[in-house]
Amino acid sequence: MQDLKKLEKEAEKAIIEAADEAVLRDVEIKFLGRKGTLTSVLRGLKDLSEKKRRELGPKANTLRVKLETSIGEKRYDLRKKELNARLKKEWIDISRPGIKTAQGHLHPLTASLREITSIFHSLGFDAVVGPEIETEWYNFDALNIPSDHPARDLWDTFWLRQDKKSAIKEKLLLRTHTSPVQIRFMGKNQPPLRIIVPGKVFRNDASDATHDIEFYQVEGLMVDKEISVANFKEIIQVFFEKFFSSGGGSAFSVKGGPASGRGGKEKINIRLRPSFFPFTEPSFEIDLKFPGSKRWLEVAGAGMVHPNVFKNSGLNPKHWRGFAFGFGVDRLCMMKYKISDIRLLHSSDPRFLKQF
Ligand code: FA5
Repeated sequence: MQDLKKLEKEAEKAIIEAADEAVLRDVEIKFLGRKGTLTSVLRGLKDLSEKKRRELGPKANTLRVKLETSIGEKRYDLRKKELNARLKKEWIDISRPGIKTAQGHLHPLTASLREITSIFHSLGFDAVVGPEIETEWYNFDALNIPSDHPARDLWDTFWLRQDKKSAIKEKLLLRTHTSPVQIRFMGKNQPPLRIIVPGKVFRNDASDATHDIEFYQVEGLMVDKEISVANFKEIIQVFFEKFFSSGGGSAFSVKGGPASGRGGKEKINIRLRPSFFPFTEPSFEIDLKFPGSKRWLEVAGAGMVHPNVFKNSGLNPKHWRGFAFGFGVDRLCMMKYKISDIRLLHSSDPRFLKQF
């Protein structure tokens, strides 16, 4: 009996002093394991006399339950302590600002081209492409600009040097506008049709803040039986409204457009100015002016498709009518992102690019 008391004291002390779960496990094995001290006592009961067994048996069993309970409670305490220590050590202040990861982003010109394409797509226009190296026929003649036409001077051209032995006999050039794709497309597709042509164009021009020698245009062409200038005006009105009211930090609406009068937005003015292009009649230029700006910026040429252009594409001008336009994408992008010099767009200067 005295041994049992001693064993109890010893075990309780060891349980209390166990500093971690591994030590506690050793204590458990020492007293309650298969060869543990208390287990041996319990096993030895059968060798005792009936009287002693009755006296010692319940006590030893009660002690086993007591020790099992103490070990269980101690284990729970140790786990709780360990968890609290971990929580303290691994605590994260989720309200702290995160570390910004360096992430690439679209060039403002790419973003503008994609947005223009998507807006026109929503208006039923499919995007098509054409070659950057063009023939004189598609870039000029088919567009009603024969070689003796003074309007050729409007487009200072990069002509390509050609090998005399080459099978290509036509004069080649870097296209000066996206309009040749009108002819290419109408030559192969029957109206009604609605297309846009995003692409790069080249001009042998002096560059300044609004002119570059390489820039992007988006051509537009809509041909059907009953098309008028009114259709064109509606389409570009919707286009400008959508383009300038989204992203880019701009908060503009278009004067006279569907959202005009909306609170808090500055209004952009659109002006259609009579102009001349050999491939449209009548022709206009589209200028935009921003609130606070004194200057109008020309962003597109446009007009009703000239009968000769239909003829040169194999379509009967008596049956079809259409409008066409050519936006200067770099200029639209400059207005949207408030960029003062077109040359920055092609500068690859990270200080400029990081701002978008
Ligand atoms: C043309 O290129 C005609 N093909 C547009 C057209 C298409 C008219 C269909 C009628 C029907 P223009 O040369 O004006 O037109 O150029 C169109 C637009 O391109 C200009 O309004 C301007 O926004 C832009 N642009 C012209 N030259 C430059 C340049 N050097 N740098 C940047 N943008 C330019």
